[in-house]
Amino acid sequence: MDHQLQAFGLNPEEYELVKFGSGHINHTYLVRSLTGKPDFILQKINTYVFKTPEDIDRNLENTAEFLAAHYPDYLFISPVKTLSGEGLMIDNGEYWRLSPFIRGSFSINEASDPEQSYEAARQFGILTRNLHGMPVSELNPTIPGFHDLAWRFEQFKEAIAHASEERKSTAAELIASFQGRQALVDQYIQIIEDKDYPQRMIHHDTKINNVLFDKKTQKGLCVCDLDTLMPGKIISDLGDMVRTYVCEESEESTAFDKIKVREPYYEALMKGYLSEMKDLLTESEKASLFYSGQFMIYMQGLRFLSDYLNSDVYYPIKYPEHNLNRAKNQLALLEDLEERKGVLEGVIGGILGE
Ligand code: ADP
Ligand code: GN1
Ligand code: MG
Repeated sequence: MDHQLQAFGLNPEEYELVKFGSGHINHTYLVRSLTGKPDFILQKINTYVFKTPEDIDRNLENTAEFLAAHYPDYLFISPVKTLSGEGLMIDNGEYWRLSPFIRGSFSINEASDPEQSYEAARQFGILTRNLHGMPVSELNPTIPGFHDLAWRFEQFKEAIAHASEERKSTAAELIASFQGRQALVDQYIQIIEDKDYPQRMIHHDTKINNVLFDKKTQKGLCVCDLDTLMPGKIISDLGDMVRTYVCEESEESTAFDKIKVREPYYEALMKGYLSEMKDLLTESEKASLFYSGQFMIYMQGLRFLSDYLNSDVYYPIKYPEHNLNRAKNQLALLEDLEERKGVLEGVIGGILGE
């Protein structure tokens, strides 16, 4: 990838490229300096998912400008410009982006201590809090309808209509379970129609490996993976944290009987997020905090199941029923979360009342 490095003014002979991270969407490389200079992260943007990468670039540029003016000390990963001053390098229809590698940072794929859950959630809270008041009318969605649950449900129905008989019959029980929870879609529509429920700048992919931690202090440093930073609702960010921090098993696990909510992790993430966001929240937002977990787990399950029915066009798979199992995993998590509703709402009430 010499060509790409040169476009950003780097001499390819002074760097080695190492495949990096475990995301589903982009191709990520660590650009490691062989001469002791700073390292970088080079990414090829997935244009099947992001149809207009220019929108990502513009959103990040506007956001960086706002933060530089209002929170100059906030660590925000802005892309490096090419020699010709662009945020993206375009090569044969491929879009490449370079970012500074944050020195002394590391990321994790699973939370193994509630403290990590707290730290990560706090970082996403800081991001949205710092972006409070940013004018968002000029920003474009980088994936239209990304967390629109009503649209995802329509996509699910379409996937069922077009699926092969074989896949439909293998997934029959699961399809029925997801159809049976349509009330969650109605709850989402109420939120969208609620005038007391604001649009905010939301990260939209708050998995724990999108947080960088400080190697020295083990505290949260900043967030990365900013492609889906765009206006949205807080249930997206908070819900994806519930989805991915509270269970000992990841979304890849097929140990379905071990898919359980770890209450201390749930409490820690709520505390971390609300330590930054509590004072900004409207009453409608406060009333949706438990729902956020249901919303995101259900939507992710629908997306995995739809992809299975569509013969796996979106999420990379390692074996034929991979997406089916991911959807089963999400349903198990949703069921366990719902069983604990009373207790978890008590936890939220305690934090809001503190
Ligand atoms: P994907 O969209 O494929 O998930 P990410 O942007 O999340 O790609 O990058 C993958 C991983 O690379 C992250 O989980 C994080 O560990 C690491 N990473 C990304 N950007 C940086 C950065 N600027 N500095 C340090 N590590 C980074
Ligand atoms: C994708 O890029 P990555 O792996 O962080 C997906 C998320 C899903 C997640 C499920 C743009 O995120 O929405 O929640 O996989 N990102 C996109 O693991 O679709
Ligand atoms: Mg990522």
